[in-house]
Amino acid sequence: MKGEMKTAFITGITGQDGHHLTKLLLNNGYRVVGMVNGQRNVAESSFRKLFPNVELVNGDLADFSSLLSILAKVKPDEIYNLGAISFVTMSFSQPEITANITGLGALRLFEAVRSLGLFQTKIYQASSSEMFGKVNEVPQTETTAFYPRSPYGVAKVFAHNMSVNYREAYNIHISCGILFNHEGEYRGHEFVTRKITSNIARIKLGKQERFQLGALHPMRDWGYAGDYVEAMWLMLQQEIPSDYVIATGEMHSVKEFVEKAIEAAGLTGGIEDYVDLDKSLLRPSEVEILCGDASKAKQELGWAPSTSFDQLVELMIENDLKLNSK
Ligand code: GDR
Repeated sequence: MKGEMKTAFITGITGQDGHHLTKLLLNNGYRVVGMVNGQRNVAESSFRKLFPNVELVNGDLADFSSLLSILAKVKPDEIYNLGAISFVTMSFSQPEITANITGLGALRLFEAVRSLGLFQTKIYQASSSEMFGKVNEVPQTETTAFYPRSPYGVAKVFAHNMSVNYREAYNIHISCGILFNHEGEYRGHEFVTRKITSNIARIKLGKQERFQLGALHPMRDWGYAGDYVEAMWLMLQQEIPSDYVIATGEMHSVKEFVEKAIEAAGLTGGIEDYVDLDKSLLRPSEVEILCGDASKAKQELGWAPSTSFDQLVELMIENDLKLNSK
């Protein structure tokens, strides 16, 4: 990279996207500073081992004063706000915490940037396809109306609208990536793709026989997280901030994901041989289908996904077979 070393500040750095983005930024010669919330973050020690060159600082999206003092010291060129309560199911049982971290957390961050006068800093806000919820049209674009179906989705809409407002009111360079589901080897086990690949891998290895899922019919536009963090970075290299749908444009059901995982693991049975349906895993209100149109990102950022659905399932199965063989 030309010129001086850039500094990036990442919230939610120990999550899936934080892992991929940290790799990308370190490869691009950035100084990377990540925020962790001290005693409660179980992922911190493994992250430190993987990325010893990343500076981890203590702070919390729920604590404005911590954001202020971190940003005053770090003065980042780029901020990636990936921190959130990100599990939709959990947002139903803890709606206030979700609103506070996923929604108000973004506002606190923007307000800290504004009050410190860091107007050169570019900000990435992690918006979500969950904002489309009960979809108004298929596929969804940047102009599709929002209809969130969970406290998580509602909080993300708040943060998204706040991003647009801070951009327009204060001329702060905030771009929102409306990312559709993105998965991979760092995905948490509570999400359906990882739940499927880790359980199928264990079945293949003879460590268990069956597992439970809530439903097989919901459809998602699943991409690879490693591809999606490139889009985040590209957004902050633009002169003009904007909002971008990041998706593959292909939709598959949970059932198809399981079938593909069974095949990739080299198992011979059908779904019914391995999966039980458990109603207690259903959500009070469900998002049935999501499918994104990423034409704008392709046109303006030159971004396109490079990992197919089949490749995604295969890489996740391979990773879980390896991890479970140890
Ligand atoms: P999602 O991801 O809610 O789309 O949000 P998740 O993988 O949790 O669910 C996808 C779909 O699968 C259905 N499903 C199950 N889900 C889980 N977790 N466990 C099950 O047993 C199960 N059975 C069926 C779900 O009901 C749903 O329809 C993800 C998160 O990463 C968000 O943070 C992010 O914003 C969006 O993707 C884009």
